[in-house]
Amino acid sequence: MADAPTTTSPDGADAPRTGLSAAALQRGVLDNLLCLRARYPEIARPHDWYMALAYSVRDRLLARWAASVRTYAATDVRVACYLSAEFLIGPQLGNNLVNLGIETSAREAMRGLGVDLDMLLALEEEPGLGNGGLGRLAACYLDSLATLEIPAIGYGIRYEFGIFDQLIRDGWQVETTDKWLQEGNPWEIVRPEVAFYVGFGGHTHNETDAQGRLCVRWTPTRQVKGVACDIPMAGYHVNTCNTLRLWKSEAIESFDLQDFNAGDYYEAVNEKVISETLSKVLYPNDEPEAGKRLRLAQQYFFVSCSLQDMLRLLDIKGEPVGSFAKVFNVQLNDTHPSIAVAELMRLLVDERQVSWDEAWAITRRALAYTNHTLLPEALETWGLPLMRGLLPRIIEIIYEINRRFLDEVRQRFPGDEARVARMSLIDEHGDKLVRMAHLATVGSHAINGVAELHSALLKQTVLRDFAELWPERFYNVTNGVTPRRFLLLCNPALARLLDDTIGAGWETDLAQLRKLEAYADDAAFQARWRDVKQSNKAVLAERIRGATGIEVDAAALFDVQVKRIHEYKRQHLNALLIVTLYRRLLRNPQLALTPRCFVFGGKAAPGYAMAKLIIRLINGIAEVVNHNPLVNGRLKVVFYPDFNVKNAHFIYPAADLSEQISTAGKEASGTGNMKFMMNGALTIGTLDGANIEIREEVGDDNFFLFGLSADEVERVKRAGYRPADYVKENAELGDVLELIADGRFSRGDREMFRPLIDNLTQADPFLVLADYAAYVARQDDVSAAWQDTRRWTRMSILNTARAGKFSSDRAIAEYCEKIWKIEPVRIALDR
Ligand code: 26Q
Repeated sequence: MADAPTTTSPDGADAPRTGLSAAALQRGVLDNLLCLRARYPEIARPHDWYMALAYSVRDRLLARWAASVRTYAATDVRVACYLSAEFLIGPQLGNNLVNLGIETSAREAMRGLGVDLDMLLALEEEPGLGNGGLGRLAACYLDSLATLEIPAIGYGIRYEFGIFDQLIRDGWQVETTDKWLQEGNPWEIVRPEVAFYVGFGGHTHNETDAQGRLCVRWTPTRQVKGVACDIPMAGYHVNTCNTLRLWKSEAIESFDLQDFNAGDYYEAVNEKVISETLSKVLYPNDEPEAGKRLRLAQQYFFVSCSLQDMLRLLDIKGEPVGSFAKVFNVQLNDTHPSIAVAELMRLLVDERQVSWDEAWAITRRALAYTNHTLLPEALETWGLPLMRGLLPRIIEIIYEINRRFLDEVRQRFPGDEARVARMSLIDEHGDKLVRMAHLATVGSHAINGVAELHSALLKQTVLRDFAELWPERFYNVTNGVTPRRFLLLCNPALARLLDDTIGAGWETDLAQLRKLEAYADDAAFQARWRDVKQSNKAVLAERIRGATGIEVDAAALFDVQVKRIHEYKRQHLNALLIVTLYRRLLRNPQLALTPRCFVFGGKAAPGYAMAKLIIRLINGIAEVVNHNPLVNGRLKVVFYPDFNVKNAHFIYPAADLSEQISTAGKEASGTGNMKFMMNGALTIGTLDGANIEIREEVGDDNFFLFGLSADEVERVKRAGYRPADYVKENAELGDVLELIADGRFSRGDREMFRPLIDNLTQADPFLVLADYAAYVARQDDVSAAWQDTRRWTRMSILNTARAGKFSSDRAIAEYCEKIWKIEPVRIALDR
């Protein structure tokens, strides 16, 4: 983690806009403070200093960015285009300092100006342009792409309002708008000249063009302009700096506001408002009905702009459209950008006069699709009338793709009309729906899941017929996370210990962490390891006090579950455990209970009542348990409000135990599980998603496994799940449910948690009660293991040592090799 050499800048270490020395940075900061903020040191507020430093760091990125783009334009490169409706990139300043290797000089430069760097880092508003795992994965992949020197562009939407901010009032989640752009965003470069038009509505008709060819013309009723907003994405200690290009929607002035009379004027202004609404807000997941039409418009908007941009870049490179798939690999992050299949066909056939067959070959060669969910309610479909009204030409193309595809199915499986109906891009049961996962699959040369189990289940369930038809197109790429942000940046004390022990190099070759195994039983090393964890826990304890007022003891076992709140993730199973331990203490106050601090964090979708009730339950339990003198501090429960990337930075490093307790078969991969492991937490978990691979790597002895397997879950469901049986068998469980139902955690209100209790005891698709006994028993093992400090420390060290597989560098290397066939390109900084 040593800083990079400070002499690689074009004009030497001291140039004010590019130099990497402390002196050069300091001059850059003073220049930018005056020239971009119109401030001088005596009147600069902390935020002015933040902006001045951010701009100075951006100046340094831009030298690398220009060299990268210039190289990509001039040479024969293949480019990965990562299309995602979400990029949850987190705070940028610290990460850019780390990747440029100038954290030390920045600290020194600011100290010289009387400003504390950590104070500035804490000021940054993070761009919350994602819901959770899928958006954060996209951000980790951009970091690895740049670090591995892979030519890449991330394409997405510049939401004016990202994911809502979460407040907790009376134990309930309250949403407030995220105003991340209020103070300006120093990292983005708006490019008014890189703009494309996207049509909506209207009709199509057939025409004969000048060459006598039959073609289709689409006349939309409305056009929206997409303007590129670029954020530079620098690799770690390399010159590569790629682009995250986010599209902002704008009204077309000339189109709307010319030749109006009084009546038309307001209509035209209204049109402008609608156009600017397109990139206004990120939709939360798990909200199936909210803003359906706008969400589809958002998807088409960003996909169309992105594909038009690729065609423009191809023109700039002087390559024919026929080379599209030779130059671009377009990865679809779930089905959210899957309309790309039809839009690329439209652009090639209608706008570039490519024949259907050639266009189809290009499209399929260029596109690949990653699936992130098997939950039926999360599989995207769009009603036919909605799509026909908004995108009339696109729906025609989807029908033509489907017609040709189903012909192929009929040839392979003659007479099997049931199969044809199952595989069709259109669901014809009841109201007709376009199945976006089918569209993405048919239009891609590679389809992958995000963990071994998930990829296997994908082929057995959601895409079974497709896997039978085209087995060679199916892959697994297990997710990964960037060790730069989630170890080096967020856990500097551990990073230093790693450097001291195994030397630098692990940051870009995480398998090197294996060298730690040799120290797992070394008493002196163990002591240092514990010191690091202890200091991280003290930091979290302080943050908890600041955010919630709750005092926690940093000596207790820190048991952490942070992730979106969802029934399948089963935060309520964790809550049942806490009530179980609480009840044991009440019955026997002398009980030798391992002191634990339970930390929860995560947002519930605003329309997801059960998830919000789970948050209320956790807070209700906290209120009672934290204040009961009989408990005497041995149990503490914390709901840390507004879990986001910034908070994650000090939560993962402080965890002793990571809760990964989803119903087996439901969590596609999980990535939080990997962040915890890297930072030395032990996992209690089910055989789900990447937990399985984590356990394989770390070994059964170092992982607390419990619960039904995915197969067993299915068997129980097929036989008819009867939650009451589990209550009958287990008196403790019955008592725990009774305590909750009785109003103990709702200030006597016996109605509040009734929906939750009814759900658990009557018709819970996530089998919470079926796994309760095994979970509680395994947690007793955890408590016992914690008592043996040397054993626990050994397990903690081995978790970090064996986390190498879960680097996003490994994942990106697999995408490059198996799916994209892309090689690294060295970027030289021109002098
Ligand atoms: C869909 C339609 C309308 C509005 C919103 C959405 C929507 C938005 C986001 C649906 C789903 C998401 C996000 C899904 C997600 O984060 N999935 C997670 O992806 C991770 C990365 O692969 C996995 O590790 C997790 O297991 C998976 O749950």
